[in-house]
Amino acid sequence: MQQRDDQDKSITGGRISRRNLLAGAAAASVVLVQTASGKAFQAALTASERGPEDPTKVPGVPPGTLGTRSPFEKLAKIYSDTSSRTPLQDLQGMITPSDLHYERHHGGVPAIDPAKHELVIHGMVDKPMVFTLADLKRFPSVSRIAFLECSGNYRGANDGKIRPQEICGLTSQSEWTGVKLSTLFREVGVNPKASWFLAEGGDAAVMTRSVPVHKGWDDAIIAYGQNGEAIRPEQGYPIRLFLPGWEGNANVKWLRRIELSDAPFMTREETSKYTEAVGGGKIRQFSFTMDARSVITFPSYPARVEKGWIEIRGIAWSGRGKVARVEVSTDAGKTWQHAALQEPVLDKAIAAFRYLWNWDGNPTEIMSRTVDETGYVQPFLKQLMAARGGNMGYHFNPVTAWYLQKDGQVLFKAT
Ligand SMILES: Nc1nc2c(c(=O)[nH]1)N[C@H]1C(S)=C(S)[C@@H](COP(=O)(O)O)O[C@H]1N2
Ligand SMILES: [Mo]
Repeated sequence: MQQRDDQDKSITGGRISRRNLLAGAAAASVVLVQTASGKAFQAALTASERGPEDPTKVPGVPPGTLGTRSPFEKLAKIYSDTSSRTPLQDLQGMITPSDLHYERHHGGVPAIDPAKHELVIHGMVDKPMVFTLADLKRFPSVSRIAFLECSGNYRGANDGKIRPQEICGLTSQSEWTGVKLSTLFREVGVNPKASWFLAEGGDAAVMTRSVPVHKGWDDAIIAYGQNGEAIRPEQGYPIRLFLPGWEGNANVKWLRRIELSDAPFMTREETSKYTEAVGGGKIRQFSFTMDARSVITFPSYPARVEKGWIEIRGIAWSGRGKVARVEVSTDAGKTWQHAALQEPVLDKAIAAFRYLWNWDGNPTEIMSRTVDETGYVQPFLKQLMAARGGNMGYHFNPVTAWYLQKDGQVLFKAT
């Protein structure tokens, strides 16, 4: 089975273990961390991380300049040279902690001095302009919670030993703050005949994408904030283009130039890449919208569960609008029930879902599918493969199932 993950190479479990192992820990307690290969390794804690036997008998640690994550929480992305993946199975709620946001870089993360960074807007405009970060922050600002997803976000595994992080960990969600692109369009006086704009990044890849101008008038944001602080370098510091619901690649990071035009620019990333076979020998280009998707994050591999009550938990999202409902099947897709959605359910945002289920202990498959407000139903893998003429590739959003063995071991299963 051909699988594409934005051309990234194999991600090995060994690297994450090296990164997380704390050196020099004597007589340490251990925390099990699951690697990509499914093997658990033991990450040692130092004595001070482990804390005293009785925390009521000694004063605790005083406040400091930054908070910390509990050393018992071994949250980690898995990564290759070009991307890293969010540990979806270890998260709660709808916001991805910023340091766990997935990453995808075509030329690494550039070091940019925000005081020197400028955004140029030119081309089919009345008045070409250069904006500093300070200029951008003077305009009215907006914040919105929305997901970001790489269009190369699918993996499967024939042996079933794969976690949500590997299946679709190239999706994350933040609260993004910035200035609406429409505000800047009015400032420079975009020519009514302009139909596309080029977005260019200031990284070593000088990533460029053409975006229809209507997205700029609609809901595009020049974002400088992420989850309450400045955007992280990995996410495009000091500014990125944020296009709610549209494929990650077009959300150009380290944004330095926007050029208005009456035609797409046909850059490398929209011609040789980021196009997909749609069957019948046809290739689809400029497929911006991310289709509806969901994944059950609990129970999921490598969990082992007991029979009885299980709260099935997961996340659902759609680039077309709001998630209308999530359906869960606990009998391999024969019957479907509605899951409860955590409010608020936002436009083009990840929604958490829950479904309480009493497992009788017999082997079965559980799965979820999203139906969004446009009526779009998340497809099965077989349907997608048939529609795409047997090709996997970009915009691959199949229903994924978890197989519960008799012994409670949970394994990934393709649909
Ligand atoms: N300048 C620039 N922008 C970029 C990229 C890049 O390599 N350079 N990668 C793109 C891709 S393929 C994706 S999926 C998203 C990833 O954004 P993130 O790293 O903040 O998750 O950024 C997009 N914008
Ligand atoms: Mo991507």
